[in-house]
Amino acid sequence: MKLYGYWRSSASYRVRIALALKNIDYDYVAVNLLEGEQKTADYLAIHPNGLVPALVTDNGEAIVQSLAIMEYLEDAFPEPAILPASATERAQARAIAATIACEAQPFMNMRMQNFLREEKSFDDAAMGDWLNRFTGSAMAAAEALARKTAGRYCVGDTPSIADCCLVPQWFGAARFGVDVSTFTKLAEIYQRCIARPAFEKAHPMNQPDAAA
Ligand SMILES: N[C@@H](CCC(=O)N[C@@H](CS)C(=O)NCC(=O)O)C(=O)O
Repeated sequence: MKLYGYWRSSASYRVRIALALKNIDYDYVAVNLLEGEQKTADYLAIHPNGLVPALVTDNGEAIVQSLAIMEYLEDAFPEPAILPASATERAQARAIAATIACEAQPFMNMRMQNFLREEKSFDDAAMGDWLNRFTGSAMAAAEALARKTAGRYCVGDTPSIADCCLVPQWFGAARFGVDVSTFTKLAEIYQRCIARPAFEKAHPMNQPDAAA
């Protein structure tokens, strides 16, 4: 199986964590977003929206969207699980994952930031306001959800897709200056996650295409 990704992409990082938690071997294909490799015809044939990550199975089927990829991995390789056992907890884990992946991260996306800076004259201050308003409020919602559901991790005591989303989001928030100081539950879970080898293996700096 091949994972098309970019070292600093938070959506790619989510999938790398899921693969590492499940001990799945894969080939990593770096797509250099700064060089526009996500917009080549070859890559668009895999991911029509020109985003990373994309997973190509050993049968040659392309799967896109990090949440769908993680759900695929759970279905195809059930153990160890990255969704809790009960229906309620599964929904809670998916809800936190979706809050981060659908409502926090998109505002940080490169094409969004480029558009705002280049075509809407956003300066650093405007971009900071934008990110703190929209990414920050979605992260606040994730914090509120996790306060209800967390044990050692976002939902219960086992890492799930919610944690696969949280850790890259925390990394991205630090990179873009989103104020996370009040998200104490997420901070506690983040620290617990990054102490685990699977999360370390998936870290951007440990990828072959990481900038020196
Ligand atoms: N909803 C998508 C988001 C993917 C996404 O935003 N990818 C970013 C990197 S984190 C990307 O490829 N950006 C390239 C661009 O903006 O052109 C997913 O979860 O897979």
